[in-house]
Amino acid sequence: AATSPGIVKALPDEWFTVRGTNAETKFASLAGTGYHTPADHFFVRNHTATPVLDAADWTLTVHGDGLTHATPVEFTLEDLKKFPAVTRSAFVECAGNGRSFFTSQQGQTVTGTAWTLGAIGTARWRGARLADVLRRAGLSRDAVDVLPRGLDPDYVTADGTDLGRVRRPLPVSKALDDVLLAYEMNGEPLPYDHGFPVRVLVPNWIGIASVKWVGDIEVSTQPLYSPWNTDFYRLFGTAHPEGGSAPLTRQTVKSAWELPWDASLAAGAVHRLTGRSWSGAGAVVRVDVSTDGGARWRRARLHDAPRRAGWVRWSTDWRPSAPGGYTLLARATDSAGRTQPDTTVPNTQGYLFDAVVRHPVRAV
Ligand code: MTE
Ligand code: MO
Repeated sequence: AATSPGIVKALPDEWFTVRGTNAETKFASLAGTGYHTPADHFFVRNHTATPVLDAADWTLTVHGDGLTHATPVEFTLEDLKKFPAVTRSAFVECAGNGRSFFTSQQGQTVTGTAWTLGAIGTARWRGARLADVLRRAGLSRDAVDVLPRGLDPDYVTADGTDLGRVRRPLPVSKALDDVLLAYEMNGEPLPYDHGFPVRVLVPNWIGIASVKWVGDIEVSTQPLYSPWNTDFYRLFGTAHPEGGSAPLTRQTVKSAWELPWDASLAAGAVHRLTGRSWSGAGAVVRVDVSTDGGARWRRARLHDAPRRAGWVRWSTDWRPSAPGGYTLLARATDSAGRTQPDTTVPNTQGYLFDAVVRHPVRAV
């Protein structure tokens, strides 16, 4: 099995590709695993390293001028569990998922972890509503931003700059909408790598919003900033506003085949090929597939009802008539009318790749 210095759980080679302190799920390993990604297959994205925390010592401190009083409020895990528990099915997907295709398909140079498509997982998250906790803490009407911060070590960049602990502002409007303080994943306590004992879970938004190992939340009447909404997780480059786009929020639409890259398939036999498509802007309602590099398209069979904040599994039957190389394509459309384009407008840090991915296979 592979190992990463930043990750606690086992990373079998059949399930993961390790990229530094990150581990990408191999889509082929999801075939037949069901709708939700098993926690042991779930990708890990760590800026630094997984802290192994003791739930009995853990507290969440809510503080800042966005409370109606000056005293910070502390919650233990037991306190959180006394709030009404909510279960939500939602994906967590890194903003950089698909980044390597900016280079391999579009010939562009971008910075960051060279993910293929496996920096996503879908799970059933259970926890307290952030809205309930903020209101109990004394949320002021004038609050505009909250800033959850992780208990993992400080993030030190390659050039040696200490950016402090991982933290990213979230507008109060989203915080009060559908955000959870999650303490369970797929019916079990969160695994260490996914935020034990408590993580923020922000449905549909880029993964960095879902701060793991949360230890405190600042509530502010003024807009808040951290490197994670100023220097990173915005679109920079010639196609974007000078100084960068607004901080990124919702994920985009994507599709992946549950097949290895360059998979070998028997020529002349019928294969049931499977995959998954998802979007942060609406439920996926349609998936078109091509097995000949885009010359002809047909609809894939969808195996799940369209679901917001989740993915749909799909399949298509294909019989490669002759040996040789083939290119598989899948193009999803969501309920907001967004369809995967042929190319993604580039940005220097390689976020939000949404173009149709050209997946090579071989008939033998
Ligand atoms: N929270 C903390 N405290 N530290 C981190 O490094 N990484 C973020 C987010 N939350 C991170 C974090 C990023 S970039 C992503 S994509 C998701 O967690 C990944 O969640 P996962 O590791 O559970 O898959
Ligand atoms: Mo991420």
